[in-house]
Amino acid sequence: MRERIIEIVATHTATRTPEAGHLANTSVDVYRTRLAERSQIEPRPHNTVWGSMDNPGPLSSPELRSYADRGYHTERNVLAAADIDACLREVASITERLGDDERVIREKSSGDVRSLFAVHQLSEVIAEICSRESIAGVARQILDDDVTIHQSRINLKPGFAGGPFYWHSDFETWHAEDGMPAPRALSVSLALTPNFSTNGPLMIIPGSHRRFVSCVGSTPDGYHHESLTSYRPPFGTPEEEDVAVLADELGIDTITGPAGSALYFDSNCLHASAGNITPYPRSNLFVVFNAASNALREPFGGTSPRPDHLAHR
Ligand SMILES: O=C(O)CCC(=O)C(=O)O
Repeated sequence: MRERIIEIVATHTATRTPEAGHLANTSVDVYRTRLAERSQIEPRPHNTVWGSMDNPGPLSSPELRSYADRGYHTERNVLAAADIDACLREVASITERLGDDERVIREKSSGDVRSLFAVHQLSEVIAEICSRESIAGVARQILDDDVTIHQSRINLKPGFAGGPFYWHSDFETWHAEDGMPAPRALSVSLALTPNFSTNGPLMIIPGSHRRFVSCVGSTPDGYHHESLTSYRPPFGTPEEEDVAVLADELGIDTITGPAGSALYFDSNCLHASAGNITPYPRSNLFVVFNAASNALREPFGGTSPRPDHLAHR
């Protein structure tokens, strides 16, 4: 297995990328999942970078090519120290204000807060950060469209007690459970604490965004709460053999960097993170941008749509 620790620095890597053609408005579901007893790994027919590699915006053409190739891009100093302090104050105040609200997800074992959802709606400070050119502007450039926030959340991994997140593609879930038609969406993960190689940083299988790994099993209605509290949910996670095939072929990148760093990653990257038993907390703000032309429909997996705080319609 090829393992790389990616320290976020302002590197510019140029790589070649034959991109597939656009299939924006196809009526055939080319991402069939949760319907069969066997999984499949298939090529992704849609682009990663939409429009062209010369789309105007914060990223250079080589950075766009590299994003199309590997499925992610990193930058340092996207948030200033004052932004980070403000976000962490918002976490404390939202948690206190909301108590047992459904937007607060707690670790099953310890009761510690694992995730806070819809934070851009709960905090004007966070909404302003999400709207910046260095954040929403990058999404508009990559997706070549106006964007909406599909979901926002802060994932907290307190020292000694932060739980893991099992391997998954976000797009697989958003397609099956939220009715997102195509992977014309991306996440920006903003580090509110340092992400060390040891405190549960994100791991990505680079290039996995170019394959669609279907998941097994028809999903029960109302299942979403369990999927958020369980580190390895029984639905919407790929088979171990499929993760192993892709990790053997493509390797695993571990994304580390100081507080204030950003990781922009395609909605279909296979990613995961380990638990945090170091003394050092790891908290990241995730903002998911969806292209305006990729508006949600009925869920493709046959369940009822998830609540608005998980999938804004
Ligand atoms: O916070 C993390 O480390 C993983 C987050 C993630 O994969 C998710 O929330 O979908």
